Amino acid sequence: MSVKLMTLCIVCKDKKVLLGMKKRGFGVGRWNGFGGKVQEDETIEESLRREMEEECGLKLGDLEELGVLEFEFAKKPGDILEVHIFKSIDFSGEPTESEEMKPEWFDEDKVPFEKMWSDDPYWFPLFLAGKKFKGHFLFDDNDQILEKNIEVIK
Ligand code: 6OG
Repeated sequence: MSVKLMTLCIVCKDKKVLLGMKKRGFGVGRWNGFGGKVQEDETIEESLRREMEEECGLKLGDLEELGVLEFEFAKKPGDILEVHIFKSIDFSGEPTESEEMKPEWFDEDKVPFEKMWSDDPYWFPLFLAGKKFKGHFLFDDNDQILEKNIEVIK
């Protein structure tokens, strides 16, 4: 079994959320928040701040961690992606396209779930409601959900 720590940040402003179209690598062709793998020499928050600047040029201020989700793929059982999900309302700079991500603001009620990871419809509403949550998703070889378990925590 191995656990890979990752971050994911949704920036929120005026009832809109900032998503990025992933231009390369894991999750290419999908809208998602910003983030990536936590390196050995950094904390989870440091990693997120670095990824945010690299991927869309924003500097993050205060952060709120709302969720932790574990993702597992049937073809690699026991390999867990542990993704820490943050909300940011305190940031500076203008979202700028990078080699990895093309940023765009979406109305909170027009999140493009059909072009996102299939877990997102299950936790995004909790996130938008400011709830804290944790969960586990198992995906098949086509990135469809085989098993899911998500709960709101206090
Ligand atoms: P890089 O590989 O580009 O980071 N991520 C996921 N996000 C969602 N919504 N669903 C998933 O289900 C995900 N798996 C990973 C974490 C990948 C980015 O994608 C997120 C990172 O922010 C499987 O370094």
